[in-house]
Amino acid sequence: KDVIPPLEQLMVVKEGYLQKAKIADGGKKLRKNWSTSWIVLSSQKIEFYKESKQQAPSNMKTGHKPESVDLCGAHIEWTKEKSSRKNVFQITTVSGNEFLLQSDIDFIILEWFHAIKNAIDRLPKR
Ligand code: I3P
Repeated sequence: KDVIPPLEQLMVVKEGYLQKAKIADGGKKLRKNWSTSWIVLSSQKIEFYKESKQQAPSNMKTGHKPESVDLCGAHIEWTKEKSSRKNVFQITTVSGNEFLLQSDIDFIILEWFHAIKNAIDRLPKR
């Protein structure tokens, strides 16, 4: 149900830099390692790039592919327990991947939280 038209699937909803730490992969805990990531949100997924998309050609040359996160059935929540940093929220995917996203700038992290939550809420829960 609620099939999203193919063109809309490709459209970028929001993009920009955030601090990112992947803390679990397939339910297995990972050592936390914060880094700056270029985040591209579309209707069904988030892509994490090491550099901005403008540098995509050089990324391709060096074989750097973005990490793609399926938002279908994902959860998003603010967390104060998982980091000593302020303004941290967590995304948990159906496949058991866990990401922390953070910005020191309040309005930036708020905009991201609401954009991602809105995308998740529009998708079928599975
Ligand atoms: C971690 C690093 C992280 C920190 C984390 C440390 O150390 O300092 O920045 O998370 O805290 O373990 P290391 O680089 O040696 O792995 P926060 O910045 O989010 O607090 P944690 O163990 O309490 O998660």
